[in-house]
Amino acid sequence: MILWLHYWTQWPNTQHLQSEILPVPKLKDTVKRYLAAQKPLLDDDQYRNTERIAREFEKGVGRKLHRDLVEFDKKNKHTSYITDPWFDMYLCARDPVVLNFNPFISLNPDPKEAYNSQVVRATNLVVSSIKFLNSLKNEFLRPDIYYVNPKWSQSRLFKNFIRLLPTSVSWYGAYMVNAYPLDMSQYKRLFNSSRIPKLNKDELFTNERGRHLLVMRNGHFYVFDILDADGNILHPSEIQAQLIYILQDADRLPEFALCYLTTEDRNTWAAVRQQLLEAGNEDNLQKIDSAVFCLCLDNISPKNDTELSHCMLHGRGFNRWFDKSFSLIITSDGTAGVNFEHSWGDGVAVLRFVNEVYRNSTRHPAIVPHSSPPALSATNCERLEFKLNDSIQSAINAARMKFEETNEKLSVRMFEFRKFGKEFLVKQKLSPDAVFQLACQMTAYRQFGKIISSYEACSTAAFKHGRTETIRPTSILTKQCSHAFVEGRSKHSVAELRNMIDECSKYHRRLQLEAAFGKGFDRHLFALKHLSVSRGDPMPELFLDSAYQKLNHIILSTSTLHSPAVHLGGFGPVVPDGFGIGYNVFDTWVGCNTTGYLNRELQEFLKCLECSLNDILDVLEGRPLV
Ligand code: BUJ
Repeated sequence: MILWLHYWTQWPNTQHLQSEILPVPKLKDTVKRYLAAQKPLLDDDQYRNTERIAREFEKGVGRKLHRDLVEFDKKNKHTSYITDPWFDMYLCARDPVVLNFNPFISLNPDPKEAYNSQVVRATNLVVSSIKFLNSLKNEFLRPDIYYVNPKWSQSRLFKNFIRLLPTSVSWYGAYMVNAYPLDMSQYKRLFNSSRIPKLNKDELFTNERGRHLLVMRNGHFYVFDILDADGNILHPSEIQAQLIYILQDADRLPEFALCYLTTEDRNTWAAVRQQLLEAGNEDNLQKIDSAVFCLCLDNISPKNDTELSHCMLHGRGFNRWFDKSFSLIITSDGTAGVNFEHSWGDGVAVLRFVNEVYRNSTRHPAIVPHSSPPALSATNCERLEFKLNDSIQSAINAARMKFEETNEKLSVRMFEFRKFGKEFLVKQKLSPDAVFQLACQMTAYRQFGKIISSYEACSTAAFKHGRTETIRPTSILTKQCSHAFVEGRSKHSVAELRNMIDECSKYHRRLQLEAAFGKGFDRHLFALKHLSVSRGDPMPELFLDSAYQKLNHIILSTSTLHSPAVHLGGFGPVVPDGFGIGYNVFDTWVGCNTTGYLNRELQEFLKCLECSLNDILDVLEGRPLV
């Protein structure tokens, strides 16, 4: 997810800067942007048809829908127009959350080797997480800021200027200087929260009074109070002792591991959850749902990044509660990562949390290695025992079989290109993100011989209750450039090819900025469709157009993030024939972590990606394509 983040060190509290509401774009602009995104994907006849449909929509049913959406938005100043439709998109989806929605972010190791043993790392990260929770509760968490021009915005002058403004106008002060405080409303669901499966539409549950941590080991559930009634955190050595107790106690797998149920499609899971409640498991489920978060102490040591990705993305199923807002996973060798449920919030909120806990746990670790925890009375820690009847047991078995079958098919592939990175591209006056996206476009064209639908996630957290907007990396410019690099290699001079790259970079940069400021077309059209469906109107032709469906069959689903705390990240493909591409353009290299169900095609894609990046390098260094 694209965004530049900085945390403020001098602002007094979380809500000092209140963001503006995400604006509803003008319908005329949305249609223009939609058609621009459609153009490279369609032949002339198809495009003419789609253009006609879009123009009719703009003048007819779309205009009415838009007017009603704007009206609705005006009456609901407390939130953004995308909030409800986007929650519905997630909560009504019936596919399993694992692989289809939950992404992961894994952390770098603690730089001090000895702090990476499983229990020490887990204890330190848990303590730092609870400190984060406490600073949130007490509104001490500094606002996140999105800078359009990071250099100026970080000057002392700017900081003082903003700090002195009263809360009511500080957003405008920041806005004047191109620095946008990010919406922090998602944080209320970071802790003590769970997604609850319900028939046709799930619910989000939060109970801020929960003071216990949920710990999973070998498929067993443990809870213990980590906060006292005044919000004081349990002494770190006691936390350490509880974790050691759990590791010893959960020495074998349960016959029926309940966790598999959270990997089921949502209606199946909703029905089994009802059975669980009826069988007398309500208290236990309450404890899971309201726990501050879920700590998974895994019993494996991934041998490489591919194994690590599998572990963080889906694991072996029995040691995760995928419905929890997030799970902190620590493997046997102390590697840490976060797997998060996506409906409540986005990458920006989770990344902030990851950054803070990484920094705090490495700079101010709560315990040191080889410290001996106090002798523990096991009574502080409760192991949850579930009543499982035959029907629930068979549901668990069925869930397990499906889960294993799906995971079996998922390939994860790492890719590294070491010949250039951000520094080189910036010197070339190019947007590193644009160059990576262009390389993907060329790659897809080289591999499939056609232009395919692509998606880059972009945060709109600069607005109150903003979520994400889609950047559509496929444009007429990237199409021309892909044709030139793949089929017309000898037809163009190096200067012409270079010029094409420049144009693609400029255009992509524009799309990025527009998306970050809520001026894309995807969310607007989505909200109009949502409104139409929720009123039971006949479906407007625009949404029935096969071109609209094709545009939303995302073959390349991409997202990027960068942070010194992050080692890796990833997510599954969003369609059976697509790829999930988590990437980053580092200072001196380009890396991505890709997933897909079509293993051979995924490998082929990465081979072609290497060719595309080599071609781009040749042209940037003035060499003709051979
Ligand atoms: O678009 C949205 O609304 C949300 C998206 C959905 N989707 C993932 C399908 C695009 N969600 C996000 O963008 C959150 C993703 C969080 C994980 C991002 C992973 C980035 C990996 C960077 C590091 C890769 C380094 C590889 C080195 C070999």
